[in-house]
Amino acid sequence: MNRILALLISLLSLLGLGGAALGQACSSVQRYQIVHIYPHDADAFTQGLAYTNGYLYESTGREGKSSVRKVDLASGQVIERYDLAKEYFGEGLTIWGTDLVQLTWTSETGFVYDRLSFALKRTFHYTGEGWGLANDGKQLIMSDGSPTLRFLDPTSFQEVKRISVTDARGAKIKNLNELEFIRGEIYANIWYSDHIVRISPQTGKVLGCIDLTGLMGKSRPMDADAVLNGIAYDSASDRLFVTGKLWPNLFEIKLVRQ
Ligand SMILES: [Ca+2]
Repeated sequence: MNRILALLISLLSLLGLGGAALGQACSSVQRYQIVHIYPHDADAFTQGLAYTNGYLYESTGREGKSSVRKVDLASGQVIERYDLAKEYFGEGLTIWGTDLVQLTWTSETGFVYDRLSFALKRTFHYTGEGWGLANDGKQLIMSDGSPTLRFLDPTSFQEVKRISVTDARGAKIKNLNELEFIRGEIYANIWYSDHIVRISPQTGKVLGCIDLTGLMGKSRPMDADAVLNGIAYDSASDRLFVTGKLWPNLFEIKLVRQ
């Protein structure tokens, strides 16, 4: 049943930013080479992913199973873990100094944790849904499933500005999900696709697309929700990591021209 549902939704996605439409929607399409394959907790419903100093920081979703984790990159072992109250569905996560900032899906509530002790420091409010979260070093960048990205002050969490994300044809791109800020661009997973878009933070225009079709291969879980989601960047060593919800692996990849 789940597989049939996934197939139907995949076919529907071809009407949007998928398959044949990808070349029209993007001025350039990149594929990937796998540099390294790491283990990843196949029970982690990945909704947020970030990296610094040898560790991944991950937010997982689903009510009653949501958490924030510190994960050893090499082994995939969970070093620290904070479980959210069962009414919260964990979403985007970003590293802000010695803090971790996490969104929730529909609770309009965000959490700030001490990255070292994993203690909850404060909560904050925002309106609408929370999906992905990243930062550009000055502001937090938040997605909510729509074509809009909101920029938030990292202290007051007030909205500073917003951009509308459009493809090469000028069409708005919705379902922007997990985010990462990489070398001056915003990378965004497109929910329910194997594609990542590279977005200008100034104009919202899509600068290029990354096609990760086939990355998880035959080991991709049967669960219809087990889609590509999760981008982390090691700025010190220029390494790009991606994974998916419930995927048993996390990949370091190198981008190549199609
Ligand atoms: Ca990320």
